Amino acid sequence: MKFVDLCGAWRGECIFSNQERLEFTADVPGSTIKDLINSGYLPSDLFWRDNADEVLKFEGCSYIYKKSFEFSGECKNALIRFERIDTYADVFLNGVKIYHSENGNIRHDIDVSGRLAQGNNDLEVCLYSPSEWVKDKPLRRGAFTQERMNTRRMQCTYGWDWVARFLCCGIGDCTLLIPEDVELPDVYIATLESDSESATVRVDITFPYEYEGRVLEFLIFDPYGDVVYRFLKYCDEALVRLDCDIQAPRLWYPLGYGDQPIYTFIIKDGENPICAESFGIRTVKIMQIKDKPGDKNHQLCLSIKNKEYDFNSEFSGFVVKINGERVFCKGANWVPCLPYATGNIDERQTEILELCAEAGVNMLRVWGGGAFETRHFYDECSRLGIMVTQDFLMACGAYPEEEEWFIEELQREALYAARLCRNQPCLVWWSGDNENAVKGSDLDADYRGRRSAYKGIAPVIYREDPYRRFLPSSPFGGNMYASNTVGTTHNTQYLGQLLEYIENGDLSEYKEEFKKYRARFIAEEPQLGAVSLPTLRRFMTDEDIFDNEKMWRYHTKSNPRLAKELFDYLCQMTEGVLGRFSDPHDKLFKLQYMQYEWLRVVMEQARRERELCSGIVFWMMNDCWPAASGWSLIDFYNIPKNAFYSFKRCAKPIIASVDFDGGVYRVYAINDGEKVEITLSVKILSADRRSIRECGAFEHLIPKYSATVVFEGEELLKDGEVLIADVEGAFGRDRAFYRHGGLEIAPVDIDFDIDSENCEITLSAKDKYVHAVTASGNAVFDDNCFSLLPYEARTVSYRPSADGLPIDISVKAYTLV
Ligand code: BMA
Repeated sequence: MKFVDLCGAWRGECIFSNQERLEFTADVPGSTIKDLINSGYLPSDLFWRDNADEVLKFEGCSYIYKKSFEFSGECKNALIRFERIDTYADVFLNGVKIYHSENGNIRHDIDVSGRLAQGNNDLEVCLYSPSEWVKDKPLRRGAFTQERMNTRRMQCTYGWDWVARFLCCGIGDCTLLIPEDVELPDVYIATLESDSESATVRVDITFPYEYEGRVLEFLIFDPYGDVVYRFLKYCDEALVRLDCDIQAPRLWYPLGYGDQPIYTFIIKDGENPICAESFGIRTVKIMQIKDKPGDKNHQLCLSIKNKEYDFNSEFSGFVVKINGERVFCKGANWVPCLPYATGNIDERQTEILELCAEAGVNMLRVWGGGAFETRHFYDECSRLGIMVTQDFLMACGAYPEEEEWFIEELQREALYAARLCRNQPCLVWWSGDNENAVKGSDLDADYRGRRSAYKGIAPVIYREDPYRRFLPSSPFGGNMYASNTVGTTHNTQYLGQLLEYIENGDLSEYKEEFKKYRARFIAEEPQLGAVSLPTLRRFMTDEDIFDNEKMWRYHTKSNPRLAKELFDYLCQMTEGVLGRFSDPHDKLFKLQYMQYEWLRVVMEQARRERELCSGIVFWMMNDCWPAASGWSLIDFYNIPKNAFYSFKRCAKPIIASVDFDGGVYRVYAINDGEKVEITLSVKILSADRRSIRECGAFEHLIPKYSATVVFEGEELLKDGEVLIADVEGAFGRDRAFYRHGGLEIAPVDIDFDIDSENCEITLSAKDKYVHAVTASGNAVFDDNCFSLLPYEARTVSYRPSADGLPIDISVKAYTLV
């Protein structure tokens, strides 16, 4: 195979509708936004305050991108490969039109056999404005914007309830490929079965070109580079199937359940390797077993059925088993890590994914309003043990699925996506879309998204990736798909009900309120909160931060259908739960801490009820632009928000949790690992927050994969007192607490000492209990936002953020009122 790299400098031209033209040097792979920034036509600090509005001026523009290259030799089977063309484009080679594209979600291979000139060749790509191209098409029903459903490109670039609008055009990596003989087979690798003794791995190899029959060598290398399978076979068929038995396989497990060994499959033609593909050995099972009437889960489901969306009379769990082991899925939704498709994002992805792994994320759902991510992304998830569920690229809308062109584009996308990720051990299931089918059910002849899923995508996935589950939509299962007692659930779907509670309910009852949103598998769990002060200062002034809310709102965004903005609801909830804002600094602290507490309550609840619920995946992991007070756990600059630390705490294999129900306090030890010995000490913090009363220490053996009540009591707390539960063992420690009613907090004095040489910070409580001490700065802390008993001290380590900005640490501490 010969490659000619066509990336790098191209000549670009931007053409306005009045024919005014701007010329610039373009950088491929990239986007028109990146090129307009580099050439000074868009502000270099595009995310500063409301600079992003400048992008709107270029929405109607089209572009011409040109590149000349030299070629000599044979060009049989040659192709020009664009990893992305965003989106409406004509491609010309030496003045002749060779291709037209209308899909920004896939790779484009353009056959140029016999079309290349010896010597100089001119390649030209004309890119047309995505909004102009569809302007005569009828607007479609959907959230946020209505033109986007007519266009196969990243849906969140049209603006969403967490990002501004960033419409543009662009070209991804571009290469000229000249195959030589037996080349480029497509390989599909799937584990048929595995146990500790052996595994059977099926490999289907499809050769795209005809070739003369010959003996090929097929090899599998284990993670140490040793050959564990070798087979020689005469091949002249287009499809070759191998069932490879591997002795004593090292199985791939999600993070927290085992290792992530990666094997390599290689085909050799003599000494010449013609293909290499990495894979993992593991089985995935999704178990949806019906609850027996009268069982605990059945009874519970009868009481938690959502009144608006759940019409099920039979209920079932949604349990993920990897290699036969039940896995409790803990994670968040992944959105594109930049607001528009552009150049190489490998490093940025790795940085965020490593943070995810550090927090104990074992599942990411790649959300349908975003993208099929790069190969690098899925490789990294496989390496880190992060299971992936991949949506097809539609979200919250009525797509033109009655039109044939649309179904054909979806089929192309399904083929592309299947070939991109089907060998990744991280990928556990596909979903047809995001939330198009919330009101659908398996009994319906027609619902929004049904045709896309079953006429477009499913037939391709059943053929290309037959060993992986395809769910028609997310959420999925039951009547309706949005229901919470069958299949997966998006609690974001019930946001209206939650906001109604924020508006009219008693916010001191928030812990009880969240009990309404229990479900069998939560594929989207909402929560919101502010980023840190150093992060805010990267995109707004201090006046914006402290004296007015305009930029907060601009950088938080909302759903125009809501009565108020998301920012208003967050403020209202925060004041209702944590107490009135006394000044802008207090407000900032509380808007950050609210997200910690919100996530804590719902995640502890899901883990306590692991028999009912098998996973919780938050909305959302990352941000694609600097959101001020949005849904993410990690901010745009890859600085963890408070909620990240809450997740990290709640995702630990062993945690404590306290629940109060029917007059009984129950202290749980929750274990996602092997059986473990723990010591639990139960304490009561006085109402003046200065003294601790011990209730006892208890030793327990906590069974594997369990949520075990280790202490129970009634009438433990007098007015204002707080229950504190510490679990300790060889695994480390965890602390949980229970306070009746709201969680009013107020600043408290604390001592702290920063040892910058060793990157450690020691935080020491004085004579008063500290409920939350937070260190903020351009840094990632080992732990953050934790509590300290009177006179208790803790040392945590930190590391500077990867961008090398001054660390700038500040510390704030709050006690419970
Ligand atoms: C879910 C998501 C997104 C949205 C989020 C918050 O429905 O799928 O579309 O951003 O809720 O409203």
